[in-house]
Amino acid sequence: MIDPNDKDLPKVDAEDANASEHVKLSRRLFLGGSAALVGAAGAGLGGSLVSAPAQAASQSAHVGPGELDEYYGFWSGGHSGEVRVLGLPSMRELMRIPVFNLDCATGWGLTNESKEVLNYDENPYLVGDCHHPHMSMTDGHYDGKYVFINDKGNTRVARIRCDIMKTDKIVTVPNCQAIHGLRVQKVPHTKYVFANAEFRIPHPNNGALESMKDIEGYYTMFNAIDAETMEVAFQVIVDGNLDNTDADYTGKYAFSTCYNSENAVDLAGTMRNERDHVVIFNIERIEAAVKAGKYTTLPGADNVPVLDGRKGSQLTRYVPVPKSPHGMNTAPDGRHCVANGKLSPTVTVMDMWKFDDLFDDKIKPRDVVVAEPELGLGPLHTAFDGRGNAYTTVFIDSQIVKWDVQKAIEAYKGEKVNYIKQKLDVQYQPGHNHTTMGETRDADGKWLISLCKFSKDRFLNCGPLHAENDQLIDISGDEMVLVHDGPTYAEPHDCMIVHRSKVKPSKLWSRDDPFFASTVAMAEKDGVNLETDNKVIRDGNKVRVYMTSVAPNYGITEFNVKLGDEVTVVVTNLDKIEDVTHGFCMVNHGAQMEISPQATASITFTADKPGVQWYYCNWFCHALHMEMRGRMLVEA
Ligand code: RUQ
Ligand code: CUA
Repeated sequence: MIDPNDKDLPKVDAEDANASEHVKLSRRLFLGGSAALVGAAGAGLGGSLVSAPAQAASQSAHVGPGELDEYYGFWSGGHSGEVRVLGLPSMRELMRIPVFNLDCATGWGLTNESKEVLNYDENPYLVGDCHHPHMSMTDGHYDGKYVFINDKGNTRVARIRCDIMKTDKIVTVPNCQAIHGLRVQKVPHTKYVFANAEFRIPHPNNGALESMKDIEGYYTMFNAIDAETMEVAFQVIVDGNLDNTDADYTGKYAFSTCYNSENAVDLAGTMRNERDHVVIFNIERIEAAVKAGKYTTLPGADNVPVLDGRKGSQLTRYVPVPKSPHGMNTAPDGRHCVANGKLSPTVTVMDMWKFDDLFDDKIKPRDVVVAEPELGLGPLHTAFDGRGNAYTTVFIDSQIVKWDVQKAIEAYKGEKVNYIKQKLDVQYQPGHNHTTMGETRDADGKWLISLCKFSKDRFLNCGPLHAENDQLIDISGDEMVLVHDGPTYAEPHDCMIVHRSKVKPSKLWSRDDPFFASTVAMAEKDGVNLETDNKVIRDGNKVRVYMTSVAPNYGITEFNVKLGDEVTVVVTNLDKIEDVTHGFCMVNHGAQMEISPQATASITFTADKPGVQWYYCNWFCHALHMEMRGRMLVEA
């Protein structure tokens, strides 16, 4: 435990905005990393606006039985590698969408269709570390088409189709290690998904001793992925390590927070400079350079244009901002964006309308900064309500700070105004926060989620590993009011919240869905009509079993194979009734999957056990669900 009276603990005067003192303090706290220390020091900076005891909420978060939520929330599943769909404001978990992980309920990572999406033969890792889910947009509005998510752990970006709520494409970004920040181009539509590679590495990273020792020679890259083809459209080399990213409302610019301007490889080294950067990328210029062939390629990915965006390049500008900035958030006003200081108690507000002048060298990089309000210790991410207010998480103080963007701009000009409207305690240590529709032009200022990294004592104890705590805050009135605690599993990092009118998922599969097109093509080759035939095809030691399912029956209840055969079971669910999903589980073979109404799914395994092997339906479908089964007879 840390004693708040410890004379070694730096004292900070709340009236004195001496940045360097704060920087020292926040650095110390980060390196100390103790929640107790954090609580003790946070008190010193609380200011006069710390939240009063709970106010009455001005809207109800209650969603009664049988009622539907107003919003879909798409939650990163963190290092579980999945994405979850929550209903808001109830915070009920509606669905889990496996992405980079193995999911035995649906057979994700087991079925042939999912393995094709996972590109399993080349990248057989059924693990992932999801951070940033973001929905595609048209003209700055969510268009309900895709949700994109990064895998920091294995340098991948995945796409989820919102009509079927399944992952349909995954790309492994070449020449890079660890995709972290991810956002979409907002205008005119999501042509690109912007993805920051975080860690600097040698190029080529081929094990040559010289290149590994030459730390100064390492670099990382900003990536643009074509949202339709999910191929990397271009990569831009940068100085420093890229953290988070966002885009503007003209389609012309993307920008990333960037720490380690020192280009160091150890913690002490990355802390040396008082300022790091926001790197602004001029997408127009980059596209023109690609078109004009002014790029190189790197070995192993000769179809991906690589451009040099390091300091001095005409493709980028580096705006110095205080110490290791983290979150990067564009405001719905279409004009301002905010870089969150992390190791500085400030956030930096930039005027995106000045970026043209910056790239034309009419102004200096710092001239785009229009405010740098001091908010508290450890600002990480900022959300907006569409009424001119911003909400910033301050990790060390464990608070959400509500502040007025316009007043912060006036204060930066020297006017004596108070830009802080309220500080609300959250439990505990918030990272991301997110408002309803807040990253689009349609920010509606109704709800705010604070994604807290710790839950400590907020829930029944389930052992040393604790849930995180996603807190629902009513922001529709003048005061923020905390209304709900929502435990979540495996640091969810980030979420996005979209009005239900923007998402229109299907209730049944369409028989011509591309998701199982390869399986349909295989059946055609075998002369099998999936909707009518129940057939066993033998092809050497490969056996393909095509069967239909109609509750409570499989079209085939007995088939013969030889010991050692490679068996592919293809099930087509002919049920047309909403919610009548069947399963297929081959006992003792590690094979199970889900087949929703009108879908085809297939799974391949080796018949490596002689004798009678039962299979059964493992998704409840009918009063006779238990009886929905059959036998595979394996001849020794
Ligand atoms: S990061 S706690 Cu991976 Cu989004 Cu900020
Ligand atoms: Cu079919 Cu249970």
